[in-house]
Amino acid sequence: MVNGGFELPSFAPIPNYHQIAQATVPGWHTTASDGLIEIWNNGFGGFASYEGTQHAEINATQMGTLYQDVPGIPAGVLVGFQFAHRGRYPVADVMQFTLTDLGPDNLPGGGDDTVLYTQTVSDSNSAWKFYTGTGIVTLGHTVRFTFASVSSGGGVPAGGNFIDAADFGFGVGGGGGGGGAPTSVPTLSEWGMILLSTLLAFGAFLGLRRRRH
Ligand SMILES: [Ca+2]
Ligand SMILES: [Ca+2]
Repeated sequence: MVNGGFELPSFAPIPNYHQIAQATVPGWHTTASDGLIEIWNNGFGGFASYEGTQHAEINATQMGTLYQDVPGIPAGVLVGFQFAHRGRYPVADVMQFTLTDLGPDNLPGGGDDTVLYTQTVSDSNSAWKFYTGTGIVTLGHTVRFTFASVSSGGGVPAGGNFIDAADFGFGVGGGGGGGGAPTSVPTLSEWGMILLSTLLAFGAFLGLRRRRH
């Protein structure tokens, strides 16, 4: 993933907000009809960034979804994720995080998409909360990393759901985060895949030995 901390494009360190065209934000896309992504400077509105000097507000001018497509991850790899979420209001903002394998077409839809992991989080403005998960098995296609705004605690479509420090991939999310972050556990089918890949590797090893003797 690129620009998981929304540090790009880099704005002068003057507390403010910036609603900018998605094409100017490396890595990220939005479903918003106006194509705008909102980035806040550290300290604007009294909100410090979780990491670095900038973070994003998912609700820019409307309810929306920020997403990033991550190609090139082979099948059968154990991956993890991390992100920080914070509400803007005393009443919690709700956001649904999802990792989706887009299937052989490497595009959303087409009947071949598989949700690898999803979690709905709910946080007020009191503090950032850092979420991590590990043990997710990849299927070998482009993975879409999605933050979908579900509701705004302020009841304002143009406000809510701060996000920062997003990452995804091999070796991510294993260290755990602050505040007792929830951790995902592989599902039964995922355990089955892990077992299968182990058996296949063992079988290949036996085959190699047989050929040598
Ligand atoms: Ca940041
Ligand atoms: Ca697809």
